[in-house]
Amino acid sequence: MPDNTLPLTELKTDGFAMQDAFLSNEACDDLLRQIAAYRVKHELPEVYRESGSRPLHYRVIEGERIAAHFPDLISLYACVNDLVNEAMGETLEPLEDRKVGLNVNVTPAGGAYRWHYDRNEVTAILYLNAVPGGETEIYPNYRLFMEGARYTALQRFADRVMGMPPIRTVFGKLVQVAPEAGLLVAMRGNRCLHSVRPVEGDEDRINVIMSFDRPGAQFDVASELNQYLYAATRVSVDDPNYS
Ligand SMILES: O=C(O)CCC(=O)C(=O)O
Ligand SMILES: [Fe+2]
Repeated sequence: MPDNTLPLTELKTDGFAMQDAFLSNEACDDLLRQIAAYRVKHELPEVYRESGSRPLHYRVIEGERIAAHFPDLISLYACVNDLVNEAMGETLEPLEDRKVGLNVNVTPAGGAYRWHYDRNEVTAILYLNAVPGGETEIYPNYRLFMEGARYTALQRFADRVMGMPPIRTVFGKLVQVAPEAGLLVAMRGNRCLHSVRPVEGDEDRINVIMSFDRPGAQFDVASELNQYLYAATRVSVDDPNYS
């Protein structure tokens, strides 16, 4: 299905790579129509978590539902997986937790996605439409990453300090990606600090989030984090991904 599959050359070294027109406008429109048809019959859970000036606020179609309703997205996930593996020079796989591995994020006008790191090695984002605002902001390879000590107080402390706006402005190099139909972005999700600026205008911002990790990767924070990211209820936990 992809129209343009160039290698994601800089992904490994720069922590980040982009490819314009990975999908054609027609292919994007076709997926947007499928998503719109799905939404006529299924209410998407709305997730809202306070977090300072940039909260988490979006709707999501999670991976189990995608597997049942969107075969095209499953093929796309496999295709992007091959590109990611070629670029990383190692074998990464869709996450074992299918619900988490593949998502469609639907961010309404005014919605945003707070600053965070992903739990997995590589995350690819495919934008299906252009909207005003809603830029993904990324500090590539910014994290002081403690391999093997990821869920310790020390990592948490480093993330807190490094995440403070004056610190990240001085030490990070901000990349802003404006949503554009068919644009593919891949990043080392657990090393790139990233967020989504508030969506402007009146149209939903719709994109596909594909997550990859080493075979059998387990996440200490999985159940709390899933509750945080997918439950349409207010939860009392702080962001369990520490960022
Ligand atoms: O929608 C985006 O641009 C990024 C979303 C994201 O970071 C995530 O779902 O983890
Ligand atoms: Fe993310």
